Amino acid sequence: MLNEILRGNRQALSKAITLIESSSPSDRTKAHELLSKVEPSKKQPIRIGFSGPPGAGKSTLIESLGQHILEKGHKLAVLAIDPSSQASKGSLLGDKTRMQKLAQNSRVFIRPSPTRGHLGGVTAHTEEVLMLCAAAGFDMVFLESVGVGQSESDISSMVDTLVLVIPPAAGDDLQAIKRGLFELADIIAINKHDGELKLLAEKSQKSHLTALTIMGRNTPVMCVSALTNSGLEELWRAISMHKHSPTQQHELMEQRFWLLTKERLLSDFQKNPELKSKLPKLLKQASSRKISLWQVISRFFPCLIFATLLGCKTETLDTNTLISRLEGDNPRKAHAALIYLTRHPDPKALDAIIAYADKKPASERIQAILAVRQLGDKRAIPWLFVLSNGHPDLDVQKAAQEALTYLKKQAK
Ligand SMILES: Nc1nc2c(ncn2[C@@H]2O[C@H](COP(=O)(O)OP(=O)(O)O)[C@@H](O)[C@H]2O)c(=O)[nH]1
Ligand SMILES: [Mg+2]
Repeated sequence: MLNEILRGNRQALSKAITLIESSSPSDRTKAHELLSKVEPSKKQPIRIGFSGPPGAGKSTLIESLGQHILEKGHKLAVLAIDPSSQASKGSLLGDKTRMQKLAQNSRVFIRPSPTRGHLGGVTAHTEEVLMLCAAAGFDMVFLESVGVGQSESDISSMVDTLVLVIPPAAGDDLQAIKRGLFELADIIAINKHDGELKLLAEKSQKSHLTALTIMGRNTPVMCVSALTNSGLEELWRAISMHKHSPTQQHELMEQRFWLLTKERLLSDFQKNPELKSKLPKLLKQASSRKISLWQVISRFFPCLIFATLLGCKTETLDTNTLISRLEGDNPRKAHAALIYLTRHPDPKALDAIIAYADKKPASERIQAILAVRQLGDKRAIPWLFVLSNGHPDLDVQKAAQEALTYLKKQAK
């Protein structure tokens, strides 16, 4: 699949994105495998975000501006980000028809957003989708985001330049300022600068500029029309001129890093079989205040680290895997398995632990004794008895003796 994507096969890219956006655990695994093979592209695509209220003309502007820049020889990917499932229902089909000309161009890839809401935010997957677009050779990515709630601040960390698209509005109706959007926008485009709205757009531009000056900002505010294409070249120039300082660039990378981390950790975590099986009971205990949510988290967090140490995936971190590591020939993995079994005892592992402890140095043998003690299984008594009497190392004898006393007490 990756080879096809690298070759610029848009269908393969589409399929890969569907995989990435899927929430099924097996798809997540496949998606992670795919993503881990993607090399960082030599040339990162330029990412431009278009945010603003529904109906402002974002899709139409993308269609017009997209064609404008294709003439300059770019390869363009258009992604729609839609964090809320309700808001998108009406607009999706509309967007496809609004981008008809772009959609027909062989140098363009258009991907409407998934409609379902998603734990952790669609935005996290968008960062992954962008990796693939870069690999597929797109040097320009337009992201359309519906301007609701959290989405602007999320999108602002994902893009290099954020264009706020707003319709002309009367002077006292500076919605965007009220909502704090100006702080995030790099460029403000007042759209629909045509026909009857032309004057209103210009008035709107003035009042926005005044407001921005008062705020001490020099964000460019321009009038454009996606319908008549007026102002597009100026808008494009402003976009091309907008550059981040190295510090800002660094901050952007850091924010993107955390977005990816959030997604990756969350999905790894959710796949852990022990967590899946024990979480309902623990959450019940948490609601009756027997245990805090913090304690629940602390209990499962180590599974992420151990999966790495054991060289397995969180979803296959189960007793069978642990036994196979004990029986394997990698001493570090075997040791990690033993530690994990000490913390998460499972009687199924008893024989494997005893076999493993044989001929091991004293410290490892003591750890095995501890693991066996945690199991609380009477079947371990003969083994412990032999160790407690005959083992040459006194510490081993002592540990075995203690475990023996403990198990005998348990058995009563
Ligand atoms: N007059 C005028 N109408 C526009 C312009 N751009 C978009 N529209 C119209 O505004 C409506 C919403 O456009 P759309 O691109 O779907 O907005 P979005 O929700 O922000 O993506 C549509 O009916 C468009 O035809 C423009 O530059 N001038
Ligand atoms: Mg739209």
